[in-house]
Amino acid sequence: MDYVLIERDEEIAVIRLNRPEAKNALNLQVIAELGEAADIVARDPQVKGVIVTGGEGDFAAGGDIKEMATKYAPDMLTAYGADLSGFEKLERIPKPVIAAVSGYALGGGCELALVCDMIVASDTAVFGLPEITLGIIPGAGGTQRLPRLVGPNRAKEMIFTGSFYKAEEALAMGLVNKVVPVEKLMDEAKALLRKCTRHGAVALACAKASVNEGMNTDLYTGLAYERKCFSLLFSTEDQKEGMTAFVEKRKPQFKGR
Ligand code: DAK
Repeated sequence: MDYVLIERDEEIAVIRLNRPEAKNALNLQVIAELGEAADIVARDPQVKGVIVTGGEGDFAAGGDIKEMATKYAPDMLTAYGADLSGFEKLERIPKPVIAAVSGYALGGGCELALVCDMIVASDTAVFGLPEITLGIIPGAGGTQRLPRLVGPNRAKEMIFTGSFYKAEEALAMGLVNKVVPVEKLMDEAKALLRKCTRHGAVALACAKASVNEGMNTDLYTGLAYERKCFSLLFSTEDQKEGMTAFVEKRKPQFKGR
């Protein structure tokens, strides 16, 4: 892959955007490579959690405007429509995924952060959906995932005005989980991820699927899905180990099965 690197730190895989000359703008190739990276880390049993980042520079300044400028509706409905699956593949990784964001997370960059389960931002991070200033609207989930996360009124303010928001403002509106000094970004993201990955992998996968399914359906369909996941977990060794460890007053040793 040219623009996306996969690094490993023990059980954590770091998917790193690497197109700094264009502020990590997401052209079709980058989006496809993100999908490839998602497939790789999803299938690797050694990987328990994932971080998506642009490092300490910029996260991503959006879809590649230079690539899109001359396109017409049929192009967007075909090539671009197909490649949105790169984002969806990331969202469906059955493991906790954290976006570690510094610098600009604009347009498609902000939408990329939104497909992750949590967002840790550095104090240099700037979020925004400036598509309206280009005569378009967010097209990679911004009008759908953002209102589900922060509520429709805050989402509409962001989308209608095209304004930029500093990390602390993003924290106040519930877009990000925490703000940390830029030099601590990766350490803090990894620390939060490890608080998750120390638990059983099957329970984590079920928890993620249950929350995500529930966000996309009505309450009672979501509750039924949750009940199935909850019951299914009683067929795992991890459930027996977790409850036995509690009774025996010791720490559980989860095996992810
Ligand atoms: N696309 C292409 N190149 C970009 C870019 C972008 N989004 N953002 C920055 N660059 C390039 C600049 O053109 C410049 O390249 P050179 O001129 O040096 O060749 C280089 O990165 C450095 O940028 P600047 O010189 O502009 O740096 P500044 O610090 O002055 O400003 C900035 C940084 C981030 C504020 C500014 O570059 C900016 O406003 N960028 C555009 C932000 C934006 O409008 N983003 C939304 C784009 S629309 C979809 C997939 C994706 C999308 C939709 C659908 N499907 C798969 C269906 C996404 C759409 C969008 O995000």
